[in-house]
Amino acid sequence: MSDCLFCNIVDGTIPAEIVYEDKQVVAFRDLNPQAPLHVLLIPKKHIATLNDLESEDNAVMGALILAAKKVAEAEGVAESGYRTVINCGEQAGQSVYHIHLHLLAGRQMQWPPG
Ligand code: DGP
Repeated sequence: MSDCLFCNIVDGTIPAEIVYEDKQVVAFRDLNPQAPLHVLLIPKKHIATLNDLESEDNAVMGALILAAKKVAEAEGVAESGYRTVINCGEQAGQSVYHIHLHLLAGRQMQWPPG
């Protein structure tokens, strides 16, 4: 989708610091990091929110989680721990309507989240 910020990162028209890419997934550093490590992982396919997932998206969402594991290992936080978050909709604080998984690490996380 040409008017989607994250689709534009996928196709390279908007620059981002990409840390991982495979056939289905791109991962890049968040512009406004909330932890020493803050990476966003997105499917290359445009899917607006978790509510828009279809059964055919099973594989790409699996790939997204596996990619998070690989990024955590590559960034050296797999053992110390990391948090993954997918915000869905307004009350969850979703601001970009292309599914993205936040991978946050490098500090002690709190629970419950704010
Ligand atoms: P969310 O609030 O869950 O929709 O998260 C959107 C995230 O996207 C937020 O942490 C900031 C990040 N972000 C917004 N615009 C850009 C951008 O142009 N580049 C990058 N790298 N990150 C962005």
